[in-house]
Amino acid sequence: MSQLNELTTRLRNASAVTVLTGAGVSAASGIPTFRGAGGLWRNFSATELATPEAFARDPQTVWEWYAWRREQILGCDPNAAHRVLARWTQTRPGWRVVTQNVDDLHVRAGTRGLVRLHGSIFELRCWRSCRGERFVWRDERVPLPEMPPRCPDCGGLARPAVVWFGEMLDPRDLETAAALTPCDVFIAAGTSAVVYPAAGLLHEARAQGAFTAELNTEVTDATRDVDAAVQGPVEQTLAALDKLL
Ligand code: BV8
Ligand code: ZN
Repeated sequence: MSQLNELTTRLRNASAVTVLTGAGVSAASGIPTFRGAGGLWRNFSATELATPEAFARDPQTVWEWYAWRREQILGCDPNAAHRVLARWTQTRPGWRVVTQNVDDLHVRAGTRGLVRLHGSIFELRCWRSCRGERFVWRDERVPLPEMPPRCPDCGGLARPAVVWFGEMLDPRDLETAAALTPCDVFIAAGTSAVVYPAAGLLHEARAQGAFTAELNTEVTDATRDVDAAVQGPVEQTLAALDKLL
C-alpha cells in the first residue's frame, strides 16, 4: 500500500489528529523558508538574527530583518495547505494544528484552536517587559511608523513578540501542544524538524502510539522515524489527502 493510501486509511479511522507545521507550508504562498534558498538576508541566517543577543547588540538591524519579512508576508495569502488544515479543524473535532510559523497565515485561513509555538511577527512586546512578558500588542502597519518601534507604556525599545533561539517557549503553549501528542495520527508538515522543542512533539506522539507521517519535499531528520513519509509539495499532498478522505 502506498504511503499516501496508508495515511489516508489511518486518517479515515482517526478521531484525534495533530498536524505540526513549519515554514514549508507557507512556501507556496511566496514566503521563503529558513533553510531554503531564500533563507538568507544580507547574508545573515535566521539563527544569527533571531536571538536576544543579536537584538541587544544591534536592534536596528534585527528590526530591519523583521520589517522586511512583515512586508513580504503582508503581500502573501494562505495557500491550499492552510485552507485544507483550516477546514479540517473546523469540521473535524479533535483535529488540531500546532504551528512553528510566525506568519499568521493559519490564522488568516481560519484555523480553529491553532497553537502558535513561536508567536506572531505582527505582535510586539516591551524589550524590558515593563508590564510583564505576557503584555503583547498587535501592530500590522507596514512600514512601521518608527524604527525601531517603541513600547507605548515606558517609551523603551519594543521587540517582536516571537520566541528567539535560546528563549523559552510560553509554557502554556507547550503544555497545549504536548496535550495534543496522545493522538491517533501525528503529521509533521513542511518542517525540517531540527528546531526543538517543537520537533520533539513528533517523537512524543510516536512514543504514545500515534501513527506518524511526514509531508515534505525532501528527506529530513524525521523521515526515518515516521510510519509514512509522503514526498511532494504539501499544498498538493494535503489537497490530495483531503480528496481521498
Ligand atoms: C529553547 C521564531 C531552551 C523567530 C523560531 C544552542 C544554543 C541555544 C539553543 C540551542 C542550541 N542548540 C539547540 C538549541 C535549541 C534551539 C534549537 O532547536 N536550535 C536548532 C537550530 C538546533 N531551540 C531553541 O532555542 C528554542 N528554545 O530551546 O529554549 C531553553 C532552555 C533553558 C533556558 C532557556 C532556553 C526556541 C526555538 C524557537 C526559535 N524561533 N522562529 C522567527 O521566526 O523570527 S524557529 C524558526 O525556525 C521557525 O519558527 C521554525 O520553527 C524554524 C524553521 O524551521 P522550519 O519551520 O522547519 O523551516 P525550515 O526552513 O527549517 O524547513 C522548511 C521545510 O519545509 C524543509 O524541510 C523543506 O524541505 C520543506 N519544504 C519547503 N517547501 C515545501 C516543503 N515541504 C512541503 N511542501 C513544500 N512546498
Ligand atoms: Zn515598556
